[in-house]
Amino acid sequence: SAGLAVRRIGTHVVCFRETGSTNTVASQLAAEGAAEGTVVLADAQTGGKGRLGRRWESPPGVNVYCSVILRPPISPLHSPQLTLLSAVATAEAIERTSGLVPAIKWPNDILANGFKVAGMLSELSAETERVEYLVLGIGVNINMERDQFPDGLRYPASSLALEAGRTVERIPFVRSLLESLDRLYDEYLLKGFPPVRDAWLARSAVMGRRVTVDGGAGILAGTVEGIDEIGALLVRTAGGSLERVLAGDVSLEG
Ligand code: BT5
Repeated sequence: SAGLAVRRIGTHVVCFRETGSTNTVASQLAAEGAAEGTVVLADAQTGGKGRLGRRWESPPGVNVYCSVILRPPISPLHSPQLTLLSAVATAEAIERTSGLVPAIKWPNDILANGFKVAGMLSELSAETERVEYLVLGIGVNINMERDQFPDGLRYPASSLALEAGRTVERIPFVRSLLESLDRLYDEYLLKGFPPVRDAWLARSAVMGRRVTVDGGAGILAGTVEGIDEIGALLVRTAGGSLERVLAGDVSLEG
């Protein structure tokens, strides 16, 4: 944590050259009682996880794979708020270190020039009335090369370096990410979700846009009107009804 201007997040940092998944390591540490703000970093992951059992490409030497343990005094219902908080922090760090202007695609994708450059995976302790711990997993494609992306990814993908046209240093990036997370989380504990929601809306790639949402059980089409007080997406359908989406994959239309 040398030289990091943080209160909580990044006061303890555990680094691996290679591990299965930083989220899995962080969940184990959290279950064993690790302090809030403990950060797990890896240079490479052999089993990087996306949502719904998907894989996250995690080659060595080029990207950032980071997981943060939080112990927020909230109910599990409100945990999506922290996924949105992590997206705002990641977007801020991308902007500061690469000069790109990223956009957030609900719930967990960061786009640069329309390409996915980062994804988040939040995992929760077993369901109880209060969250015991929450792990925020953040994967950012920093200097990944074109030929390191496999064919057939769900969403067109790229890296900060490819989009900015120059190498981005990983250590300053991680420093910037942890400082943003720390500041936003501190504000969240003091003031609740509204400041996070405002920051998220200001960077949203979906606000006011026509989207289709694949929620697993079915597909919904409509126009995004915002996010509600727990972080759910609000979509106005052609039929005029306002639908709340708690989980799913969003595609931008047009
Ligand atoms: C995500 O899932 O976007 C969440 C990614 C979270 C990764 C971090 S890394 C640190 C921590 N430890 C972990 O094990 N995970 C977290 P989802 O929206 O489901 O997107 C996954 C899909 O994106 C895959 O099925 C691929 O199609 C595509 N994909 C895989 N690797 C990618 C990459 N590096 N960049 C862009 N797209 C990728």
